[in-house]
Amino acid sequence: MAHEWFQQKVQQMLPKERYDHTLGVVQTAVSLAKRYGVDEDKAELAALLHDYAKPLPKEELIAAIKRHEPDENFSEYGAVLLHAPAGAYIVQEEFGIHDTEIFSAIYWHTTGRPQMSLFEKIIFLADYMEPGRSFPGIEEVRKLAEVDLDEALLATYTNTIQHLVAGKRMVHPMTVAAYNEAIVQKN
Ligand code: DGI
Ligand code: FE
Ligand code: FE
Ligand code: FE
Repeated sequence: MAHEWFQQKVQQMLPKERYDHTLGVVQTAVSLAKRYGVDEDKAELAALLHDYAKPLPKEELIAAIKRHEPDENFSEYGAVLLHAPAGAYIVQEEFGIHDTEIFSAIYWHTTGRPQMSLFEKIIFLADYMEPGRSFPGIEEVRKLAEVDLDEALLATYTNTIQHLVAGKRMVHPMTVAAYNEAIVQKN
């Protein structure tokens, strides 16, 4: 691991299970970065920090977003979404990491969004398919990610939306927009 100082910070912040998940995301993100010609060092750092805000209480996550966006509206769609945008800001504030690709990859890592950069796609997919995860359909996503990231993304959005709808949960509009974009591009 190139970023040992950050690794320690993350390990101090996260419970063991979440830290293990994070190491899985690092491994998967670096491997995808290699395959698709993306800056591996930067992919490692974004993956390492992607869930940094996850253990913080909801109020703190909302406060972090509101320091930068007066009209925080992620919480309307479920508290689990907040750690992603809040984490993007907290990593900026706490560590002074202002890289826009890292920021955006962390910000959108839960919902996804249309027009993601290659870097964002890699972090989003690494979070979904790291070796510790077991969702229905995940093997298909892992196979697709080796040959076509956009196909893997479409499968991920499809699985996630199906899972949310089956549980009568709201779907964030950016996830729907990303799914629609993926369908249009396929046809
Ligand atoms: O933080 P992680 O557990 O590693 O993963 P994550 O940040 O991708 O969060 C996954 C959770 O987020 C999972 O319970 C599904 C949920 N989720 C993903 N997209 C949406 C969503 N929840 C809502 N309410 N709406 C979404 O669009
Ligand atoms: Fe997350
Ligand atoms: Fe995810
Ligand atoms: Fe994660």
